[in-house]
Amino acid sequence: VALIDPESDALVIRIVYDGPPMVGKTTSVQRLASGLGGNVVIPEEVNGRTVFFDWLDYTGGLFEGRRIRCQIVSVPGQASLASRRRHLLESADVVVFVADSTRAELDIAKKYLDGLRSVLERSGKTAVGIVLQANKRDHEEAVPITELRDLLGTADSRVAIVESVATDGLGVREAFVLAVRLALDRVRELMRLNLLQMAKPEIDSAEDLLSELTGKEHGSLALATEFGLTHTRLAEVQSRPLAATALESVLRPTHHSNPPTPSPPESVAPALPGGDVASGMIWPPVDGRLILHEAGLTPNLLTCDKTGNWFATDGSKWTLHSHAEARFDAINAGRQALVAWARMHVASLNHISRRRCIVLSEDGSSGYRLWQLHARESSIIDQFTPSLRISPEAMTTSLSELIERVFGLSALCSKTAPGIHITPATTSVDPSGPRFSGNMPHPAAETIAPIAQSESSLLREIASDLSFALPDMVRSGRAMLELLDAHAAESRSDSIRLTRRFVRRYVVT
Ligand SMILES: Nc1nc2c(ncn2[C@@H]2O[C@H](COP(=O)(O)OP(=O)(O)OP(=O)(O)O)[C@@H](O)[C@H]2O)c(=O)[nH]1
Ligand SMILES: [Mg+2]
Repeated sequence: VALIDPESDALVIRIVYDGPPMVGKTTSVQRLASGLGGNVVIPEEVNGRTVFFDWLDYTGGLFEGRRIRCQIVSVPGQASLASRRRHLLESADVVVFVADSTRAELDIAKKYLDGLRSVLERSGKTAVGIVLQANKRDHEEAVPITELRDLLGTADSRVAIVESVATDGLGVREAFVLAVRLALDRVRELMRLNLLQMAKPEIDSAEDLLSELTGKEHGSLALATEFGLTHTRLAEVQSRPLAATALESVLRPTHHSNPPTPSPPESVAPALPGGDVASGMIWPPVDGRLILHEAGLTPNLLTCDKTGNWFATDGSKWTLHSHAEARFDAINAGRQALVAWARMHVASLNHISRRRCIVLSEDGSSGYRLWQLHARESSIIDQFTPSLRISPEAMTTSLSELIERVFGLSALCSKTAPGIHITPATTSVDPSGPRFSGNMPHPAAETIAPIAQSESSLLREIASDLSFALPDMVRSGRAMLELLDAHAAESRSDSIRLTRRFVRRYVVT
């Protein structure tokens, strides 16, 4: 839907509340309305069940100097109303998927969520973010939040999870604020692609939407009549002007409390990128914010190495890193570096791990810092290790597979993103082939003529990453070499040649 209404010069975005029946969609929208100041319009309800949608119109905050108008719409959850649901989802700029997080309800939540994702995938190429509002956390059967992601099959992090108790209004606003940020990320991406339209919204009120939906159902209110309803006149939609409420806080980044210090920035741990980073400061546009949200960074883990690079890991799942030179006094310089870096990422998109983002954020010392955040992937070393306990044959096969992948990836990356340093530890496997899962080089490094990794330096990297396995390999070294010689006689494959070279140089010395 996102467009600019030339009449009011407002940016119009649509936030759709989706989810299975009876999970708390209407309750959430009503809670939001009482917080934001507005009335929810509910065209038809039967026994407290939504038949068409709930509609809340809210104007507030500014985006690039324009007022933002949010059309907040919730869909009917009942399966018999599936076509209305699909139609509303196709118009979303972001979806808040409300789920009942009790164990018994997770199967149906997963089914609806899968349905939602397939609708969004089909309906356009500009990403539409999903905020999963895990509702009914007050319930004693509520599943622990750590299990929820796995049970719902959202491990690939295209979904941000926010906990809520809609009946008490807890978490509802947080989910909404995150959703608005994701919608604005999408708007910025549409602007970049020149796809943001300047047009009067076809649907400007709950009444317009109702007549469109009923029009799709052959201009009749057949379904409503079936439910024994007559179409009642809608209450006036209240659209509150710019109030000092939620959207304000979306658009005004909170300033970090650290006072500016005169000492060199390296001596003070920089502030971490937070969820309030403005749109346009994260790449990729929508998914980047979802990743940042999932990682849920906490500041106490930050360390500086000897060369001034900052890094943190949250233990097992994520790596956060900032190059020493990635600090900028002025936002424009930082933004240019962000764009250059995003280009480097895009150029090697098929060869780098998928779950990663880059962010430019205030560093707490009146400057800006460029960060990269990526999921820790299991490396090809993890696949190689079990072969050590099997046989010299298994070891040989696994080793030559590992060598083939490292060399293959290095060749691919040298074309698209020179400067990437491939080692077994930074090579992961994905169904589509090996991918680089380490830290991307600083964007400025791109301009320096890259030195391709030579055959002998790659073999040395492999020996160093596999040093833990060398004693085992040495014990089977002779057998491995015989197998490789036999293979070499019948095949001219490069990986056999390289594996032989490796075994001769590092194993049987
Ligand atoms: N315990 C508990 N109950 C909740 C919570 N949120 C909503 N409910 C209850 O769940 C029931 C359904 O809520 P609704 O908001 O009508 O659900 P809905 O998703 O709009 O349902 P449909 O319109 O039929 O799709 C109501 O009885 C709510 O009071 C919550 O956080 N905790
Ligand atoms: Mg409802």
